[in-house]
Amino acid sequence: MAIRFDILTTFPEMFSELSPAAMGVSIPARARKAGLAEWHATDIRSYSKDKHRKTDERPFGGGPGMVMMCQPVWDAVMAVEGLDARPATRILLTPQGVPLKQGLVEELAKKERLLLIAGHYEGIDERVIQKLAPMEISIGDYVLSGGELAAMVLMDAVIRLIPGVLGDDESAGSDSFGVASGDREGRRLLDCPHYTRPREWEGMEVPEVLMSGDHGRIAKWRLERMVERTRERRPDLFPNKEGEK
Ligand code: 6GU
Repeated sequence: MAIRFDILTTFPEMFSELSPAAMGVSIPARARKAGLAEWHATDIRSYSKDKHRKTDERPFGGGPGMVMMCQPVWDAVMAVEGLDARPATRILLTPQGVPLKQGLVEELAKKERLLLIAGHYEGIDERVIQKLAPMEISIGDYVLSGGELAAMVLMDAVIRLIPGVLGDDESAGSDSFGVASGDREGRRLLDCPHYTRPREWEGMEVPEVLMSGDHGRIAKWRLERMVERTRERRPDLFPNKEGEK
């Protein structure tokens, strides 16, 4: 059965599968059309009991910005969870969350149903977070205006790991942060450089080994470039930094 995403947001139009936006193109759109993934965006605003359909209020204690209120968020989660019999893994997208890494993406790709809550404003009232007890996930150390783009990042990363989504020529195993196929230590490495035709461009040649047809040599060269790039650009990815010096 297709993995189901429910997104709770005050900007559901951002998730339209009809618009040529992030979720309407490329691999996510193809996965949806193939029946391998589905998503439904729900407007938190439609669960507001306020006469003006307000979802946010000024923070107690003062300060800038607005805080999303408990009631609309809680009611939206309860209603959306009831739309499908499968239990949903609740996820709140927030810069306060655990960093999204490929290992976590792999865990999430095993789930049948993910419920993504995209906060806005300064945040969400802490009490509804406490009561919902979602996983809290961040996509990096910078601040976005809302959790919607982060939710799409997470969805894209998860969808491409679902069996059958990628063709053989797009295998996820050869991506950056995938466990390198030729690496006996199972390290998560950056990808190697890639080349295609023409063989010479602007005076620059394709590395000779790639033209050799020697698959063993090519695999070895690629793994070496992956290790080299990772050491140069992301030494933090090596669990044992001493061993890599
Ligand atoms: Cl998940 N949300 C927001 N608003 N900002 C972020 C983020 C999430 N991850 C990094 N920055």
